[in-house]
Amino acid sequence: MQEPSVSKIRRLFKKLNSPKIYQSKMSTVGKTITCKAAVAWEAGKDLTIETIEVAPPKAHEVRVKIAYTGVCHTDGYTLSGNDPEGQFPVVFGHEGAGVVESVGEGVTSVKVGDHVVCLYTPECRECKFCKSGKTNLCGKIRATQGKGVMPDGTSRFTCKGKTLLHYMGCSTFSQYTVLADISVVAVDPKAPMDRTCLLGCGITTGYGAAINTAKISEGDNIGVFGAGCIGLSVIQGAVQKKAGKIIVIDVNDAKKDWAFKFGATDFVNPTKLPEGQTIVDKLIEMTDGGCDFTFDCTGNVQVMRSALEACHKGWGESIIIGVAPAGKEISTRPFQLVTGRVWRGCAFGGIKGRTQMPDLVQDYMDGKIKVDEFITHRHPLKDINLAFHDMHKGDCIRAVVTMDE
Ligand code: AHE
Ligand code: ZN
Repeated sequence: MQEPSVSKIRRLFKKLNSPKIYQSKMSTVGKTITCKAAVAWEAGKDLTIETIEVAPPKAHEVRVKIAYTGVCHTDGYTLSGNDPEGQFPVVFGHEGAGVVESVGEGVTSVKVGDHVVCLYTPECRECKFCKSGKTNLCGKIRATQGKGVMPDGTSRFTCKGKTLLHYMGCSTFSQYTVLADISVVAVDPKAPMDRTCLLGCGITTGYGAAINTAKISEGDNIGVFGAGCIGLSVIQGAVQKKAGKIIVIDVNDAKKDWAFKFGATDFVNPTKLPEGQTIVDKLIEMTDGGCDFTFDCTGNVQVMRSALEACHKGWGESIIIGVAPAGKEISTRPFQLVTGRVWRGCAFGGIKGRTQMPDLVQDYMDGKIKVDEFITHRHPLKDINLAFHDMHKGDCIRAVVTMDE
């Protein structure tokens, strides 16, 4: 047989690489994508890795190829069956970063190829909440998001002929997911996505609570209850605001080193106090009357009470960040508030995701916010259940899941 000429080979390569062939053979735009996802079929059971179908994005929606996702206690909480908003079957995950694969009609805020962080607290810039200038909570899609569907009331996921629900507007435990355009923000493509994913919840929640919600002044004494991902993030915010004492309270002594690594000045294990001394007494003693700001990063309502009561009379503020189990209520003597203590809370650190996330990523890139240090465990998607098990052990701050493995 005669060997093909060099020019013939060149022509062949050119044809193969032509946009037309590329489009028809490779493009997934407008088509249903089949990929892997971790599916929660029912409460209290491990997730199972399934092949699922992800429909194309509709108007004002974005389909994202998720590169990495963190696993947060809230995923575990809803999986446990105790979240009043929890529904099954569902694709969990809300701490994700990835690349825009395609966009639906009318999407102008992001484009194909953008590196994005998923936002479980969206920002529409049009609703009463967004326009108030008083909160980062956005009301535009909260109702459908809580029901596990897209804003038009339907799901983009199916598996074995069944519809799967979305979760917190994100569903990052799928290799591809669809989000409302107001639930994604493009960030610096040079930022590593195995780190930026963590800015999608835990780190931003704690850091934002310290720098946004609490108006910390130089020298203020701070109490941080719980030294997990959120508590450690509060510490970094407090350090940045030049707080005075940053006292970390945790029942796990192993958290002491973690707390100091992030800039805490003191560590107290409340289970090891002298007989008769409460954690409230201890903090009041250490701060000459009480903390200027305390943060509950545990979700435990008893801890929330101590956090409030350890605040300074007249002006101390306690900020609730932890998610409490369903049905739990907080209580204290009203006298605590009459005498000037303030109880408040915030979601996603009070951060407006589309407006402020690019700067947070930049701060990470500039070495102003620690992110790498939070990653204690890594798993491929197929082992995602191990990430849930890690999370319930004391040595895990954050487990990151690699989606394409
Ligand atoms: N579905 C739960 C509420 C859970 C909750 O409070 N979620 C937090 C985020 S946790 C992130 O890990 C939050 O931001 N809430 C604000 C909101 O609008 O949901 C329940 O108890 O019903
Ligand atoms: Zn979370």
